[in-house]
Amino acid sequence: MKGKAAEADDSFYRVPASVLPDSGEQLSLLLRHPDQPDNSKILKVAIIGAPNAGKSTFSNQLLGRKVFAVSKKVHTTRSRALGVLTEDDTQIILLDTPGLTTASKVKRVTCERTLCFPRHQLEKSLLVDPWNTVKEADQIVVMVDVADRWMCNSLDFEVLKCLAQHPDIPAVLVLNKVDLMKAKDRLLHIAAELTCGVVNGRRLEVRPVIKPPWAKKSPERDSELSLDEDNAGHEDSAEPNSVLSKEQMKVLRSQRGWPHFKDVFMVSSVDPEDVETLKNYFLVAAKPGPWQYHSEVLTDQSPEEVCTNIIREKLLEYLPQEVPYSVTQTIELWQNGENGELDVTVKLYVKKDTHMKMVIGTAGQTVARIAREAGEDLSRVYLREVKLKLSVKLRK
Ligand SMILES: Nc1nc2c(ncn2[C@@H]2O[C@H](COP(=O)(O)OP(=O)(O)OP(=O)(O)O)[C@@H](O)[C@H]2O)c(=O)[nH]1
Ligand SMILES: [Mg+2]
Repeated sequence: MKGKAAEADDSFYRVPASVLPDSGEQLSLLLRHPDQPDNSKILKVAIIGAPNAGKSTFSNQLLGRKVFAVSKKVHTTRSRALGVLTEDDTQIILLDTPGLTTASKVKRVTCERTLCFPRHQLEKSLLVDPWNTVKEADQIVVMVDVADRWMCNSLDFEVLKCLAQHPDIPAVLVLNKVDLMKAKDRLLHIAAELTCGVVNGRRLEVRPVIKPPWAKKSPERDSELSLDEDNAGHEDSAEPNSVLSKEQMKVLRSQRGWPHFKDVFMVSSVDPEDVETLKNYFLVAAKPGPWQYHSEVLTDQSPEEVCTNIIREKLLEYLPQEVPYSVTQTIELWQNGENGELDVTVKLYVKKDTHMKMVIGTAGQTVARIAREAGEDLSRVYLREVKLKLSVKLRK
C-alpha cells in the first residue's frame, strides 16, 4: 500500500509512496486522476535558499523517502523537482529548487570552498528555474544553513529579490542545521538579523524560557523568540509588483533580512521530530482545494532522472573538487531481470585521463562503491532490488 495509512498491530503507520521503475507506468501515475476526498486540501511549498542550505535533505525527510540527491558540495540539485506528500485529506507539494544564485555568486561560493570551476559549466537551470517555481507556490520556505558562518548573517540577495517579487505569498524562515551549532544562543541573533527583528508584523523579543522539570527538549535551546504585539512592525513596505524597480533593488541591497516572514523555525533536517513540526505547520496552512496528483505519486521525476541524480550525488560525495561537475551520464540498459530485480547499466563520461583514474579509483574501488551505494538507494525508491552497473569512458 502506497501513500496511505495502513493498519498493523492495531496501530496506524504510513508507508511513503514510491517511484515506479517503469517510466511509462510512472508517467501514467502522474497523469492519473487525483483520488481526493470531498474535503480535500492542498499546499504548494517552494523551498528556496542558498546552495547547500539543506533544502533537499529536508524535502526527503518530509517525504519519508530519498527522491532528491543530497551532498555536501554545492549545486547538487540542478533543476526544480517536485515531491508529493499525501496525508489523509491533505496534499503537500514540495518544490525542491536548486540553490538560488547568480553566476558571480556561484563563483564566489564555490571558490570559498576551494571548488573553483569555470562559469560556463553552470547550467542555465540553476540561474533561472527557481524563479518560475516560486510563483506557483502557496507558501515559501527560506532555508538558511546556520552552520555556514558566511551565509547565515544576511539573506542571500537572490533570496531577498525572490521574496520581494512575491510579497503576497506567505514566507517562513527556517534556520537549518542547528545540530551543528555549538553556541545555540547565536541562533536568536541570526533570527533577529534575518527577519530585521520583525516576524508576522510584530517586533521580536528574546525571552528566557523557564521549562518545567519534566520538559524533554534539549537545554541548549532554552530560549525562544516571542512576539511583542505592542511594537508592531511595518507590514506595508512590501512592493506588490513582481518586477522590482531600481529603487526597490537599492533598498533591498541595503537589507540583511526580510521583515515579512510569518514565522521562524530552528530545525535540524536530519531530525525527524523537527521536520514533523514543519509538516504539521504545512498541514494546518493547507487550504481547501483539489489535489494536483493521485495519492500514490511521490515525485514528478522520471525513474531515470531519479537514477542519474542519485549517481550524481555519489559522484559529488566521493570525487574531489570540480571533478564530479564535469562527469556526464548515459543510461545504456534499463530492464527487468529474471528474478524481479531491475538491471540498470549507466556509462559515465569523463573529460580527462586524470578524472578517469579518480572515478575508477584504486583497483576500481571508487566506481564500485558509487554503483553499490546508488543501487541501494534506488532499491529503496523503486521498492525492488536494483542491480546497477557503471562503466567509465573518456570523451574529451
Ligand atoms: N548536520 C546536518 N547536516 C545537514 C542538515 N541538513 C542538510 N545537511 C547536510 O548538508 C549538505 C547539503 O544538503 P542538501 O540537502 O544537498 O542541500 P541543498 O540546499 O539541497 O543544496 P543544493 O541542491 O546544492 O542547493 C548535505 O551534506 C546534508 O547531509 C542538518 O540539519 N544537519
Ligand atoms: Mg538540493
